[in-house]
Amino acid sequence: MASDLVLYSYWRSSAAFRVRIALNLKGLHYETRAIHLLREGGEQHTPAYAALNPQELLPTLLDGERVLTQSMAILEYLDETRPQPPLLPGDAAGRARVRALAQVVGCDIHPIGNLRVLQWIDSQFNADDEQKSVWMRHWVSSGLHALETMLASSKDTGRYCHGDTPGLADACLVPQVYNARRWKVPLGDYPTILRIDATCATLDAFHHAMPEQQPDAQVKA
Ligand SMILES: N[C@@H](CCC(=O)N[C@@H](CS)C(=O)NCC(=O)O)C(=O)O
Repeated sequence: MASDLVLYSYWRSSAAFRVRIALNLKGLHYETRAIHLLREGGEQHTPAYAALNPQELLPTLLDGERVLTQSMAILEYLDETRPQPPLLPGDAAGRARVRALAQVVGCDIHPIGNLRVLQWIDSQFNADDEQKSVWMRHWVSSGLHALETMLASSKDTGRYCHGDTPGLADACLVPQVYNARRWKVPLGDYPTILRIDATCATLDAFHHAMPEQQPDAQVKA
């Protein structure tokens, strides 16, 4: 079915995964257009896609004629244009807390483990898979350690990152935990994160956003 909302996505893109969760939480129908990040040097680098997203990164969301990039900006745009159910709390302090949790993932963990960073380390320093894993495990563990402390020490943490309803911080946390598992980051020291991740996994919005549920998933790849 044609939709006004079109998401350029790759099954394993954790930034696209965040947007899929938000769209699902809000019950919005959207069309997925798959961009393969590895095939033929990466379809994100084709002129057609670069014209939409000059950073040549996923995701991009079309809302009718409007072109939106940067997953965190997209999450906030969706929340402002389709306010129910909200992804952010009603109070300024709550919003600041949720954005801080989300930005630990979106600004400090994810960017240094991105595909283009790993490809560059490889091309410049001949890093092998084990060395790239050491890099990933270091930065993901250090970020998750901080997140665990922030979540475990706050009375504002509930069944989810903030209170008892899922929101923007959960939409960032769950893809990061998926990514950590992919890189075999030990997670035993993060019981609060694991509890929230497991709670989110029981919700259809998160389940249907999982990489393996996507139309372009290559489960054996
Ligand atoms: N800050 C950006 C990050 C986007 C990003 O890094 N996307 C990754 C996939 S998770 C990507 O497209 N990587 C392609 C590449 O590195 O060439 C956002 O949140 O949208």
